[in-house]
Amino acid sequence: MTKWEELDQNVRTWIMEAGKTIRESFKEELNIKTKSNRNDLVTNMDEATERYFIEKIRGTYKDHNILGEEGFGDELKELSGVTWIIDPIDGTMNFVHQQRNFAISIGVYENQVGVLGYIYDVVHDELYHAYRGSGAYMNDVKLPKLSDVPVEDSVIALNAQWMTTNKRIDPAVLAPLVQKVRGTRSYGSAAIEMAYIAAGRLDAYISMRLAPWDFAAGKILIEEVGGVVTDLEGKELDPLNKSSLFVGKPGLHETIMTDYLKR
Ligand code: 2AM
Ligand code: CA
Ligand code: CA
Ligand code: CA
Repeated sequence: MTKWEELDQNVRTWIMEAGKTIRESFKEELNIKTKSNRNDLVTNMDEATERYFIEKIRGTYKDHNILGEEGFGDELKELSGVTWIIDPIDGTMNFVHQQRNFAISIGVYENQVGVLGYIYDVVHDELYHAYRGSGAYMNDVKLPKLSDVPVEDSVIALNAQWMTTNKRIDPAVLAPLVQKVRGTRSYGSAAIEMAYIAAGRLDAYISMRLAPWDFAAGKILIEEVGGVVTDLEGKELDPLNKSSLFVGKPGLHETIMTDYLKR
């Protein structure tokens, strides 16, 4: 077994175990706190899940670095060596309000390059995973390469807040796109939205502000099926910093960029 095959087996075991613990937690009382504002939620399960992964990783891979949303990992100034980028529960608001449509998201990077990506939709028991150069899978089904789709036949994901007055984008930029596409969707979990792009269930996804743990795994998955991952200006994402995100099918990504976003 190569070092990556061994790591893959370990992380799958840990993800399945964590998923089971989260599902079992539904019958217990949640402890909910707020972070940057009253809608930015974190629960005891977000924290316990992040701590669980960190304990497993530190117990197995002493020289690996960990970047986790809830702050129990390392403080990293650069990506060197092997780094785990972890969002223990992506879609905490869905976890709290709906008990579905949230995911565990884990990206494993070597230096600046994403090697392994995992997005586990805990309630639907769907594990999306990718190994750089070997394609992407949903459970054990290989995902086909993505192909272009016309804007008018596309289904795109974006949060309705970006269509109201906000400090990140003029809604007038997005309005012509929203009018042209076949439909819009919003799932409330960036990781699930990126997994759906990789699986061809969505054609493009736009978000104005995400963190490395939101997109670390999804980027690897989408690139493995030929999708395009950039920020809203078309630039490469910085795996250590917050940014906007624009992902989509090849062709469609370029069309939306030139005809709508850069006009
Ligand atoms: P989270 O649930 O892990 O916080 C919601 O539209 C998506 O945006 C989720 O993937 C959520 O991740 C992410 N997100 C990023 N920053 C956020 C913030 N400040 N408040 C709420 N959700 C945020
Ligand atoms: Ca959060
Ligand atoms: Ca997140
Ligand atoms: Ca989270």
